[in-house]
Amino acid sequence: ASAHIGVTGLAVMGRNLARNFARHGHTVAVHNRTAARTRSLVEEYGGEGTFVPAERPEDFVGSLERPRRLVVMVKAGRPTDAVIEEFAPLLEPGDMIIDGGNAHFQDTRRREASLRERGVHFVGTGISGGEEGALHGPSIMPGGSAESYESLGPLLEDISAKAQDGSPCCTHIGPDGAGHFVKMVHNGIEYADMQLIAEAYDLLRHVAGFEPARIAETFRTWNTGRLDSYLIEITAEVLAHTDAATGLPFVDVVADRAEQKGTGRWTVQTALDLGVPVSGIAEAVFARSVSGHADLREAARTLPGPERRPMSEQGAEAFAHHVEHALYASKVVSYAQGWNMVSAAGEEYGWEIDLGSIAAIWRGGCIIRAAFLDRIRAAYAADPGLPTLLADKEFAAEVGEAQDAWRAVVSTAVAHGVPTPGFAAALTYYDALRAERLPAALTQGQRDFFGAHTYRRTDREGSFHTLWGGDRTERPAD
Ligand code: NBP
Repeated sequence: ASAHIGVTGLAVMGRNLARNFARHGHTVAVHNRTAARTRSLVEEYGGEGTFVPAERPEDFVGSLERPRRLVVMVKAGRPTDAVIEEFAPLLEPGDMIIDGGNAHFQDTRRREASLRERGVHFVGTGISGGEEGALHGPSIMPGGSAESYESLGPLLEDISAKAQDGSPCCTHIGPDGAGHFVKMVHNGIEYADMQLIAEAYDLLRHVAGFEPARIAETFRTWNTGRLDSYLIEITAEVLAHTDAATGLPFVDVVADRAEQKGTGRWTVQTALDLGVPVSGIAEAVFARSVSGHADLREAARTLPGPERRPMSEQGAEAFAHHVEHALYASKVVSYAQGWNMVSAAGEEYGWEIDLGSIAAIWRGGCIIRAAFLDRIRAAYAADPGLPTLLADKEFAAEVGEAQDAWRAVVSTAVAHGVPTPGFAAALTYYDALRAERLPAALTQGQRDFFGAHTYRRTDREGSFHTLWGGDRTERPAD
């Protein structure tokens, strides 16, 4: 038994992770249900390091040093359960199964509990960064026991991306499903961020009247400032690209129906269960969904919209500047909502998640990597008990400064009939949080009227009910 770690499931992700371990000098046992994949990995990349291929599960497990570290990189869902059932009987107490697939965190909680009974550590691990990240350094979010991280952490930190200050983009997130939960929220935030960028593009195109190439330049400029991020960078690349077949801007020949694999939806479903508003993520999921409803869009195509008046060059420049503010402020809100969700889940499941460390490990290797994340890390470092990112002095000042432009952009979008669900939802959330009084008081009155659901008062403790159907006197409800 000589391998430091084993990887089973050698499709794109597993193969690249195995190569990453090998390139870092670790001896890697490799296995795949279909043995041809194992053979081709060793044939093509055997020179990159030391691989120990095995066709039979017993040989694969037998080649691992103890405690065994076995990474599972198969399709999420049933295949993961099938692989666990296949390997768990071959393992001993203290061994670790690391599930690097995109599992739902509730599945991870279930699997962890069941393997814990056998003394086997189940480490549900979020891995972000796709195929390239797996090979060159992903952001890694391991859950599971603290004990398993002691043995596993150094290997994972070794192959992870490194932030600009050199620290690894990998940390122990918390017990059982915490790692997969945080990965899910990462993906939700990614949806929100992409939607906001798409709205900014749409406004620059259809309100400011810029062509894609000019918008690409605008994004390049933004990428030198506070919006500096991987997503803004690739947006400029996509917008600058010309379709070879037609000579048209690439963005104009792509069908405008956004697809999704489901992690954004999971995030929103889970947020609903936790009672945490994540309107930025929800609007992003819905926006993709609306785009995909060809039938509804076709039926609505002739509905009237406002007349659009072209902007002057000067007006368009000023508007573009406002859009940058609106994008930034909306982004702060969306990230704040994502962090609120992690915080709420931490309390619900007793995970004790270090909120600043999440920002720290997303600074490299993942899709939402950005200079901005270092500021979030710093905000939580300055005040670990921060109730929301919007309460951080610096973020609050920036968003406050952006608000006039933000409001102007949202109202201009409405006037021009350009949909901006992300910008508008973020601004609405901001206004709701800062409101002195919300109309929720009226909602409570209505609920008490039709359903005797009771209400609380601003001036006295306790619950009350008004006899709406009678003399309308008030009674204490309990
Ligand atoms: P896939 O998700 O396409 O899964 C293919 C692998 O699963 C193959 O090795 C296949 O073996 C194995 N497999 C299946 Br399917 N059913 C199995 C079973 N019943 N027993 C044993 N093995 C089985 O691979 P991927 O795209 O590399 O992704 C792997 C995991 O990583 C997934 O959970 C994915 O969600 C996650 N992930 C992917 C990305 C990405 O960018 N692709 C990023 C981050 C995370 P075979 O060769 O014998 O068919």
